[in-house]
Amino acid sequence: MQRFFTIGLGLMLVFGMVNFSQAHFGIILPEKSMVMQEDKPELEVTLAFLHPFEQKGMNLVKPRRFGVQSGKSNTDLLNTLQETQVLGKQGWKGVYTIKKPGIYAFYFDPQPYWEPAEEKFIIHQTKTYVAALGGEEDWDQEVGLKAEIIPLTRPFGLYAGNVFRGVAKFKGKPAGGADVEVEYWNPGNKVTAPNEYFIMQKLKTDENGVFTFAAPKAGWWGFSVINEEKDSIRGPDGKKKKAEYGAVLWVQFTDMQVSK
Ligand SMILES: [Cu+2]
Repeated sequence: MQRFFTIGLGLMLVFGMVNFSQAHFGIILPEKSMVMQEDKPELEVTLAFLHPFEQKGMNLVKPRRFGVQSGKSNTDLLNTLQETQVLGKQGWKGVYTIKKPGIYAFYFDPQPYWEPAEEKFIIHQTKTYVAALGGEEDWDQEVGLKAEIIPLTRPFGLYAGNVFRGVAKFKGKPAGGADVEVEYWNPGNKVTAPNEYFIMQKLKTDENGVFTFAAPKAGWWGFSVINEEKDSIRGPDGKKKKAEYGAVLWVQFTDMQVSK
């Protein structure tokens, strides 16, 4: 009996990892979240699919859409994409030259990713905002993605410790009561989690789709609001499978600089 218990416990320890949701995350990282007069106008943007805190890469096949929206103009940047390696896996790099002041919403819509372990497709529609050359209007502009977070806090020029608020929408409507997964982009694995519970921070949207999060550390933080669509896309067996739509937004926080 004792032995079975031990074996059972051992198996639970091995398979129990499943309990800690291994969040895949779409990520879009510009070189800077704010481009100033003295900066070069060419901005490189990296696209990937990975586990941000643990720094585990996954392959991202070429997205269906990659673009930038600023005010009323939306520019297709798909043909600027160059394949690259991100954490040892397939990722993409695009370049955009900023010519005038404004807020630039960079976004991509990936090909649906089939996750056999969960019998579903994962589609993370991923976005970030770049402020340039003093432009500050329209920081809450909506791209019109099927799953999208619209900032209620200006999504740049944020200090570490600031609260960030956003409203999540799915198919144009507020996503109330949805799970929000938050992860820190942890380059070089410099931050260590005390245990697995800390890897992903979790909260829910309220009935209006609004969530609030205070970033405890400077760096890039990713917010992913999850919505599932049943019978969405045909799976490998030809039957319609559910799809997890993540409305993903990446926001940079910066330490206050104190002169000595
Ligand atoms: Cu993964």
